[in-house]
Amino acid sequence: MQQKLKIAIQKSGRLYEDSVKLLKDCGIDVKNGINKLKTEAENFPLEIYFLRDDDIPQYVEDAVADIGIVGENVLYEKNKKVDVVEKLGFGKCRLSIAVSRGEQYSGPAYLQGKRIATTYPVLVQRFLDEQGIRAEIHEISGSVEIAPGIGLAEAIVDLVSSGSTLFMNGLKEVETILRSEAVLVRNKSLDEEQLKLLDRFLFRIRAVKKAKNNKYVLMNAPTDKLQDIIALLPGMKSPTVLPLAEPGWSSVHSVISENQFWDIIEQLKAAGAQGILVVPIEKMIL
Ligand code: PRT
Ligand code: ZN
Repeated sequence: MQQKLKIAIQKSGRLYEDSVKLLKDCGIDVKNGINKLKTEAENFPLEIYFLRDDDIPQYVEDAVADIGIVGENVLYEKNKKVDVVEKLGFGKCRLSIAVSRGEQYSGPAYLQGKRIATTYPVLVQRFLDEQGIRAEIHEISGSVEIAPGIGLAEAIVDLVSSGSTLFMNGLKEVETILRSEAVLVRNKSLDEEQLKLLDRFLFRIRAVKKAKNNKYVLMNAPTDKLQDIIALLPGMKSPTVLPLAEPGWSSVHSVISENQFWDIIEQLKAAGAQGILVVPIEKMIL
């Protein structure tokens, strides 16, 4: 029987949809997992386990699952012996200290002798130790943001993305102790066969990630401006240049990364490019 790689993903919650979408973008079809503990991929030797995110590091350390998708916040709080293989670019958030909006926060020293409510006692303690601060950590399991309002703590440490939960509870974010995103983790002792499957899976993940970070760009360029325009384009090798039916004009095709995109488009226009089309890329294999 062909060996299968076992992956643990969140059963429901903030990472579920992006995790399933990543598999789908990698050409791996997952049958609907709602109310199921596990399912099999249709067209890749992968078995998918649906678990609570907090349990994923332990399951991967114990080789119940070979690999898993989990937030760095959970991974570093649980401190299990697994390897991070790849950052996945979704589930981004930060673990931050927040205090009542009216408070003057002068820096970590503010926390000396104070009470801090959090669901991340390990990461908070590590931060306090690094800063040489002694404070009282109150571990609570949810709704951390209400702790200052009910007199349980002077400060909280919680995940923040838009900041609206803090705002609605009269709090302000004053310090970030960890930036987090979803990562792919693996068990430390996979066998050769499992490593081969992981490599195939990773190859697809990287092609999907690369494609997401790049755009395919087509434009018309007057032939006498071609050299200037080509000089602006990064591309995978050099840009493709094709003659247009109209004499004196060429069509130029290239790939531009998302973070350079607007700068380069402005420069291309200034250099005489016209009719610029920008097209998403589905997969990118170098
Ligand atoms: O049931 P299970 O245990 O699997 O799920 P869970 O309820 O523990 O986790 P879930 O689904 O809420 O989050 C899963 C993961 O998503 C987290 O471990 C993070 O890695 C990531 N993530 C990204 C977030 C957020 N953004 C986030 N904003 N997790 C939680 N939040 C919460 C935060 O705790 C706070 O209550 O959202 C609120 C703040 O959001 P803003 O937008 O108001 O700032
Ligand atoms: Zn959880």
